[in-house]
Amino acid sequence: MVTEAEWDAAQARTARMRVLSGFVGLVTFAFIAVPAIALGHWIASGWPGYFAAAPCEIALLLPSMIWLVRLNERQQRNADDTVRALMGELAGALAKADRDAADRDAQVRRQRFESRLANALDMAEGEPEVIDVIERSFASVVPGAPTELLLADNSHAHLLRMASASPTGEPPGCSVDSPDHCPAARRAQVQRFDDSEDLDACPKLRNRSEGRLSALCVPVSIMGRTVGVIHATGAPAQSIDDDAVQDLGTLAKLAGARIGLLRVMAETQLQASVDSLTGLLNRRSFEQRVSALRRSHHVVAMAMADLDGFKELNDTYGHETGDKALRLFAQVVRESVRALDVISRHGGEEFAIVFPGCRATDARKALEAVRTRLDAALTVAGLPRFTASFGVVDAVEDEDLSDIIARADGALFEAKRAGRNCVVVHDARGAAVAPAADDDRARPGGAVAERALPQP
Ligand code: GH3
Ligand code: MG
Ligand code: MG
Repeated sequence: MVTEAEWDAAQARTARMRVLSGFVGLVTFAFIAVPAIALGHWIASGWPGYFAAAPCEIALLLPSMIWLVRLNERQQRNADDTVRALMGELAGALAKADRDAADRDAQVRRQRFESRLANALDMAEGEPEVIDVIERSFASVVPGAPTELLLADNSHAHLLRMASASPTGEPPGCSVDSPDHCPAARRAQVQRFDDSEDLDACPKLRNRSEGRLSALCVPVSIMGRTVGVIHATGAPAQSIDDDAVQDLGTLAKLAGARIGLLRVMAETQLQASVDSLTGLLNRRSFEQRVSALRRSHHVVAMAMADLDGFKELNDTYGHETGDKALRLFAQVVRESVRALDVISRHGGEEFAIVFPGCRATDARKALEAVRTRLDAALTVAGLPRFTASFGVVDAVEDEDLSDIIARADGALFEAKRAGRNCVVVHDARGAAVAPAADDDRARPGGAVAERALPQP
């Protein structure tokens, strides 16, 4: 490498050489002039002697002239070499500067993409929105390549196509059916296949309708577990450039982290809103749901349920059997009412059920079904027999939820007083409403409950 000091030294040497050449030439000329003139006068006398001195001077000067010319030539060559080396280094430095600038540009572009992607994902409040961000990112990261996102379902056994983008409208259509059968997902590593016909190409690339192709597969991890893959294809040997590969890696990483966070948040919310023993809503989330329901439904029936003699069941068979009984009761209620009805464990062995768009007299039928099914379910489950009592009322518009619950509790208390294992409906004044004449279980000889019901 030529330094600036060496270049300065070379220039100084050339300048010195110029001065030295002139000086040496002059001194040599003067020094040689005397013997040349003497030689000329030895050859011829008078004026002709001076003419004869000229060739003598030239002959005597020639060796020193040749030496000086050679010296200058060598110096010039050295200077030229230095300039050439400098030019080479300059060209190299310029090329490196260009490369560095291109690298910096690419890095700035990647960082900008990453920050915009992070921003978009941060605004996505549910998994469908995250999937939408991923799909839109495909079009900007690999606009010319058919690309798809395959994600495992809850069982982790099946991969489903969740997003796709393609210039032709046709997704790559990878046939892999589970994360365990995808080399990229199994190895948790980006896989590039230059040609589907290569010996070590992924078998899933062969026999595609588009023929030979190249492919890129980027694994997607959620909470440390590889659950999917981003799959892009192109023409054989025309693999996706490194920048796009990095962008797809960033997309997989950030989107996986966001989906993981959303799942954790959903799980936490669910845990906070449900009772851990029965999986039913807890009292707080039940109240929120009912308030929302009452805004959209004017007619709402509210039921309170309480298991009969449950303390005795616990004392006789143990707390664990009691827990199983509570779970079974919750399951029977869930299976006996509509999906839109809201059930909660209100505490201990008490439950609250809200029937939107339903009168208390209709809710009674559903609760009678609960009683019947409970009996059958206990037999199947091999649990000790127990029953439940119910109190039902119609919610009055604008009435406080606590007041409605208090009225339903009043009906429930009456059901307990009437001998338990029955459904009591109260009207707005707190008076019992008799079962409809067509309800067979309400007739004498029907269910225990109705026999015990006070007659209007
Ligand atoms: P009644 O017919 O009058 O309702 O009588 P009861 O025995 O059901 O009522 P009581 O209020 O005297 O007893 C309720 C019992 O429910 C007491 C308690 O041990 C039991 N219990 C409350 N929560 C749980 C629970 O989470 N698991 C179990 N196994 N038992 C519970
Ligand atoms: Mg109780
Ligand atoms: Mg009880």
